[in-house]
Formats: sequence, structure tokens, C-alpha cells
Amino acid sequence: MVIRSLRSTARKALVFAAAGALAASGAVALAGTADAASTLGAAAAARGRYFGAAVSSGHLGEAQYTNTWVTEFNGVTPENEMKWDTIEPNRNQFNFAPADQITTQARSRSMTIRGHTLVWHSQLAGWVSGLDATNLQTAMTNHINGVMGHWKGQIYAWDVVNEAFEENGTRRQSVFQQKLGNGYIEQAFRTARAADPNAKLCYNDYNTDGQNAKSNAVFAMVQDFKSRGVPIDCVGFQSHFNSASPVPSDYQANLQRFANLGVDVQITELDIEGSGTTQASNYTRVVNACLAVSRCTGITVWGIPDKYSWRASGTPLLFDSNYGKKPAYTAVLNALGGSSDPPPDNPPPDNPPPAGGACAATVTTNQWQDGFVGTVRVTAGTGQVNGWTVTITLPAGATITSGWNANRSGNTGTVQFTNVGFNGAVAPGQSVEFGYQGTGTGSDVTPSCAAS
Ligand code: 9MR
Repeated sequence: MVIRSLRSTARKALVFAAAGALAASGAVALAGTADAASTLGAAAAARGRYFGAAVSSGHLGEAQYTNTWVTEFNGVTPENEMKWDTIEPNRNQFNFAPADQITTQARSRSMTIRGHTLVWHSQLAGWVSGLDATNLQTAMTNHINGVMGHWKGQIYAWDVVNEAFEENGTRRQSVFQQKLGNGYIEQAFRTARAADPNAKLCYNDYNTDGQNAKSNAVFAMVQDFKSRGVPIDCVGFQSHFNSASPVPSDYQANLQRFANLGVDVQITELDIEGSGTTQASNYTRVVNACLAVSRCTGITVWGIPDKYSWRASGTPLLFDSNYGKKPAYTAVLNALGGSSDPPPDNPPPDNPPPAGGACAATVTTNQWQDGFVGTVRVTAGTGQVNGWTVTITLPAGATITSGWNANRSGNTGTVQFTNVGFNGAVAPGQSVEFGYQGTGTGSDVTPSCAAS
């Protein structure tokens, strides 16, 4: 049991470390791992890409939310915390704390971090709109320098300018456009390059996912920037889809034509409304398109469980509101070459499942600087289990602060977990999972399992 637990943890750690290194260096294929990867991030890393999620700092205290993020994803975009109204609410007063909550955890796991976004007409602090052209120019430069400087060397890619075009391909009449004129996008990119020369600089937009007037206008801008040496490294395709705005038939071709200009492409805010196999097959198309374009360096879904989506009623994400994996999750994992099936060495031949009505338990611990999440898997032997008790002994100094899917006898030292109503019955050879989160160092625990 211990060996199984350690093997699994070590494998995940290796894959995650590799993913971080890959993200920094761009799309390079990772040498194949022996087992099919069992998480989105690990599977994407094996294809030389990151798989991220938009994360909100307000939900980080929810164990299932954070656990799902750090277990499944190897990338992150702060959903709102880096936007101008949050991060510079008053002129030259920067509020980095909400975004730091996300980036600190992400960095401790070597995740790929996307910065979103520096210059955008929406979620703009009120004071910016009232500035005259000279002051607006200074404020934009100061904002880019201040925000990028704070995370210099830590951000994989920045959405330098977001949503600057209208559907018909004309420039959006934002305050930046109206007061600074056409040149503001170029100015923003030049300022950004100087502020953090190691960050990839992206233009990001929606409804540019197929060839149309809007994406043609962005294409022309990127082509112009490339021809004149204006720094731009990537284009982000938000990819918000539903039945009124489906995945376009030329989705892959559109990604490819941008890549052919000499920029990376990224799917930056993916969500697809729907459910079941229809939703799953749409997700598969998007993932396959990215995999088919060598310069498509990663995919970010715009949230984790459906209930926290900006359009929750459309259930557009990979996890349902109880963090259950949807058919779309399995489709994405499979498209990335991963598998939810237990790897062939789990259980290894020298560690067969227990006989009769017995059970076995393994613990996988995600440890960060001063906290941890433990995921415990309870597996029934060759007979039916109708209830179970798992016992662990935590290292000194470790304290459990929350848990899910089990009752708990205490928070320190030797702790017993018993099943809750819905997960006591485990069929022969099947597994259920529960988890806990805590402070201190919670690794190296050896679980034992007793069936009833
Ligand atoms: O998901 C974000 C939501 O929480 C905010 O209320 C909203 C405000 O405009 O922004 C959402 O994210 C947007 C992203 O920053 C840019 N592209 C469109 C996204 C969905 O609206």
C-alpha cells in the first residue's frame, strides 16, 4: 500500500515538474511515460502542452475546488484578480494580494501561469476613463510596468491587449482607442516587452475562433506587427461556445493560419455549453485541433465546476457542480492521450487487492510550503464492502482543517475516517475517494483500512 502510494505520488510529481519546464520553454514533446496519464495536466504535459483553468481567489478556501485545481491542472489564469479595476483601483495604488494568492500556489507546483489582462475596455478602474490623452498614455505605461514588474520572470504569457476589435473588424471604440488612437496596441506591446522580456506577449479575443471579419482584422494586425518588428508572440482564442456560437468548422485551419505568421496560439478561455456526448464531442474537436497545430502551446478552460462558471446555467465546464467528472472531462483526457483507467501497475502484481470483504487504502498527498491536500482511495477486495474505516497517523505539526466525503475523528495525530452514507458500499475491486486539507507537513502517511 505504501509503495503504491509513493509510486503514484512520485509519478505525478515528475510529470508536473516536467510540465512546468515545458511550459517555460514552449511546445516540446515530453518523453512518453510508462502509464497513460490520469489527469488533464499530466496528459497535456505528455503532449508538450499545458492544460490550465481560470481560478478565482475567492474559492481557494474550498477544499474540493483547490484540490481539483491542483490535482487536475498544470496551468492557471486568475479569472478576475489581475484586471485593472482590482489590481490598480486608484492611480498608482496596486493591489496584488488577490492574484498573489493564486500565483503563489501555482508557482509552488511549477504551473504555467497566464496573466490576464493588461489593457482592456472592461473591468477598467473608473479613474482611467476620465484621463486626458497624455495622462492616459502615462497611466497605461505605468500600469503595464507595475503589474508585469510584480511578477517579472514568473508569467508564461500575458494577454497584453484584450478584445480590441468589433465583430465587423473595426477597432472597438474604447477609451484607449478614442484617446490614444490606433497606435495604442503597438505601444502596449512595446512597453510589455521591456517590462518582462521573458514573458510571451499575446493578443486575446473572442469570436475570432474561425475565419471572419474580426479574426481577419486581428490577423492583419499580427501580420503588420511581425513585418515591422513590433513584439508579439502569441494570439489567444477565447473559444466560448454554445449552440448559437458553435465550434467553427475551420477552427483548426484558423489556428494554423495564425501559427503560420510566426506566433504561438493558445486556447485561453474554453467553455462549451451543453451536456453529455454532444458537449464531449465538441470538447474533443477543440483539443484535437490544438494537438494538430504544433504552435498551439496550451488550453485553458474558463473555470472548474459548472456552478462557478460565468455562465453557469449553460453547464459549460468539465466538472459538474459537485466536482463529478463529466463526459466532456473523459473526452478531453482521452483526446490528450490520458486515461481514467488505473495504470497497469496499480495495483502492482506484488500488491494484489485484498481478499474477501477486506479493503485497502492509498493516500496521495499534494504538499506545498505550509499546507497539504490528501486524497485517499479506498478499494474493495474480492468481496463487497458495506462500510469502511481508514486510519492514518499524521506527522507532528500537521493539522487537518477540512475534509470531504468522510466522517473524521479528529484533526491531529492518529485520525480515523469512516464512510458517509453514499460511499460506504464498495463493489468488489471498485474504489471510492475521500480527502482532507490541512496545514503543516502532511506527507508520508501510511493508511490502513478496515471493512465492515
Ligand atoms: O469570468 C469572468 C467573470 O467572472 C467576470 O464577471 C467577467 C466580467 O467582465 O469577466 C469574465 O471573464 C471574461 C474574460 O475576462 C474575458 N473574456 C470574456 C470572459 C467571460 O465574460
